[in-house]
Amino acid sequence: MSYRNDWRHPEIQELYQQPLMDLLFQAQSIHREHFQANHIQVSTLLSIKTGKCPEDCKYCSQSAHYDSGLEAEKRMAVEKVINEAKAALASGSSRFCMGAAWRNPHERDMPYVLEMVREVKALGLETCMTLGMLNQSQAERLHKAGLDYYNHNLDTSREYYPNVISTRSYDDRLITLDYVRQSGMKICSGGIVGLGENRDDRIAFLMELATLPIHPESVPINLLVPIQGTPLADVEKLDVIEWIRTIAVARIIMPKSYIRLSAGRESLSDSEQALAFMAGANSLFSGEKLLTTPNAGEGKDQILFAKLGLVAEKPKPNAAQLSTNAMEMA
Ligand code: SAM
Ligand code: DTB
Ligand code: SF4
Repeated sequence: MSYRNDWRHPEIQELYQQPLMDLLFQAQSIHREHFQANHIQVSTLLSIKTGKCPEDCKYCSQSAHYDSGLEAEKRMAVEKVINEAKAALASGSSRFCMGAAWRNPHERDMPYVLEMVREVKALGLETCMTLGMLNQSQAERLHKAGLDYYNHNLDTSREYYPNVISTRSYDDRLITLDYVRQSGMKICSGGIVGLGENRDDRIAFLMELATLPIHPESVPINLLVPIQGTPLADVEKLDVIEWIRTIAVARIIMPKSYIRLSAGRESLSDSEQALAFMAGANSLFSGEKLLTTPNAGEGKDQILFAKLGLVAEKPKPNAAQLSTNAMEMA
């Protein structure tokens, strides 16, 4: 299937409701046209500023609007972040993603995040940040400092959004995504399933991503991790097969994007994750922790990769790293 950004709701609905084996076969066939079948991109996530977020996202442990029992932390020192990035590189990650619980970065935070980007990039890792909304100048400065990806999720459909978040609008999200794209950075944008939304919302959400002028290069599909104290703590669990269908449909309509298994992997069995890879997922977060919640640790993932014959993509050395290596060899 060729690259399209004119997807319509009924077409996506038809993809979703196919017999599961047909859907998986189609998704896996498309996957193999664009990617190495058994390669997985591995990222590591680090929270550089935790908790007390002014936004009211009803799923989030870090929102100051709810009492999730999470202990807030001040900005992490750059040196500590760099040590974490080195450990991520040593453990086989190719991308390092730094997240802050902000509505948006303040100007006083910019020197801090820019320095961090430069230093992580110099290690030879791909860099990613998720800091909330950006203005145009912030996006440009992050790009110039060497930020490869910016993560900013649409999370759900435009219609369902106000049930989940009231402190910002869907259009606010799209405006930041536009600044990120214009700056030259790559976009990482996806969402969460299992928020109590219905299939039509999941279709509308995927359609928003697949009808952007250029598809996001990375599409994280988070499965809600219920957090005690948040309004969505007791929402009914989404059926795993519906999560698999969502991944397969994302793969079919955004054939060149990396589809990432993000939050929620901890609650899934090896066979459920294997089905997700069959459906075309080819990226995940490694490590014991996501931002604030537990994740399948590296040990567990190494066993899973060995069982399934999956190979982690190697970090692509950047120009600075290549010249350092060349100097060392001379
Ligand atoms: N504050 C920034 C923002 O919201 O854009 C970045 C960090 S935020 C934690 C990144 C994403 O994590 C959210 O957009 C959401 O998709 C996901 N997320 C947060 N809490 C989650 C949870 N409890 N379960 C699943 N996904 C979650
Ligand atoms: C994304 O879509 N998922 C990651 C990353 N982007 C920043 C975050 C998942 C967070 C899960 C909940 C937590 O650990 O607090
Ligand atoms: Fe803040 Fe991001 Fe959590 Fe929303 S998802 S409360 S913006 S940290």
